[in-house]
Amino acid sequence: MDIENAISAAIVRSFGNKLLENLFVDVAIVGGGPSALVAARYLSQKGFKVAIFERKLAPGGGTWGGGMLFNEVIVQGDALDILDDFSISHKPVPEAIGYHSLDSVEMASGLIFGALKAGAKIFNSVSVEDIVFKQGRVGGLVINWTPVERLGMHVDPITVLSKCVLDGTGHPSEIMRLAVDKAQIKLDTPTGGIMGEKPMWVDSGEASTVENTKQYYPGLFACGMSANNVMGGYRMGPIFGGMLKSGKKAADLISDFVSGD
Ligand code: 48H
Repeated sequence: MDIENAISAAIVRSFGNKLLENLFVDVAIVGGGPSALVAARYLSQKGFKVAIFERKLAPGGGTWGGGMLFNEVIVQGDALDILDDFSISHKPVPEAIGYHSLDSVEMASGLIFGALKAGAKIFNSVSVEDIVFKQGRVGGLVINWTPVERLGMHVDPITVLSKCVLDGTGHPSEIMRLAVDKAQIKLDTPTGGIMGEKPMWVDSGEASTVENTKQYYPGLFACGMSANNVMGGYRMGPIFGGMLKSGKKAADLISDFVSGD
């Protein structure tokens, strides 16, 4: 076979196999931001089959841009074990004891690499446009190519089934929103709906991001800023310890859920 065709055949076959093998997974994760990537690594390490569907070409979510495009972020001392596990370097902040700064590009790329190396699969440029909702339970995702979404093309999606879904879509909580609006699900929040993110309060936002990481409906979990938005927590700016710890907590909760299924 000519190399021109061999290249094409290898790509089509490998991608086809990858997608086929991930049409049914233990955990379908929406969004490839920092909290989701951490969850994906720890779930994969526990032996679960995990796929991330990320709308953008590059996973990593809000990590890359640091604070106002200054490509550095801050992480608290109690989340350094997670950075160390991903082999991401950091250094102490002289002005604030217990806080560390790190290169946001190293963090984004390190988290992506760490999730993949643990066995998670990442489908980038894929947007989740709906959930599968059967017999009162969230059972998967409805996906389409991002260019199809962006161009507004009338192209039907395909589905991925899963034992549970993790909403890691960040500030808009897109999957929880779909669940409330389309499936008329009552979430495990004070109103049953999405409480809405509050303004900036770093310490409170960091703590509540971890607290709010939980199962909101059978088979439907949220992590990171999505969880914070659902429960009405404060935002925190370019500090990421809460996102990392949220991902780790999500992995523990989901592991218990899927194991007991
Ligand atoms: C496929 C989707 C869809 C969809 C969205 O926002 P993220 O970085 O996620 P988190 O919650 O892990 O991290 C939040 C952090 O980056 C942040 O914004 C902070 C700390 N803000 C503080 C502040 O005060 O502002 O990533 C979410 C990802 C993105 O890559 C989206 O493209 C993706 O999810 N996504 N992917 N289908 N429907 N919706």
